[in-house]
Amino acid sequence: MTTAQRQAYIEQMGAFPAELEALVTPLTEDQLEMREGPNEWSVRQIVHHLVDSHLNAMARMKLPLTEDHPTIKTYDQEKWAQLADYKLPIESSLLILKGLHIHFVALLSSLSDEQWTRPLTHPEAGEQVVEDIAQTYAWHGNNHIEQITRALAVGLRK
Ligand code: NI
Repeated sequence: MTTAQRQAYIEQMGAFPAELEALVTPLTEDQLEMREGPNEWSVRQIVHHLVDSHLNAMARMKLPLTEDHPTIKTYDQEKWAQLADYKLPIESSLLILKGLHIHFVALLSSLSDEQWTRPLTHPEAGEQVVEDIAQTYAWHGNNHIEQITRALAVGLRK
């Protein structure tokens, strides 16, 4: 992976919280319950999922930076999305993401070439390095922004 690619992922991670906030802050309570299909998450669930996912991402970056070839932990995201905090207003999750992504940018901006390529094992995806985690979560945030946009266009309520 080139330095320019790594820099692009850092910039995407830095820009993500404000892009999400601009999209979801104007939404009504009714719009927060919209989803793009009967078995898809609501906009509210997606916002809260982004917190849980990106908190796990931070652990998935820090473990290989501080341990020798760790195996990272997966979790059942569908079951997490049914827990009580996914019914909360979205403001707390937007605040967490805002702070968390400041940490992502500081952390990723500090990495040496050796650190970018430190290895880890993902139980399902297999062998990865730190830069794969950065790539995955830069994509992940943007992917869910697109999903929210689709959910608002479809407008299905459960
Ligand atoms: Ni996701």
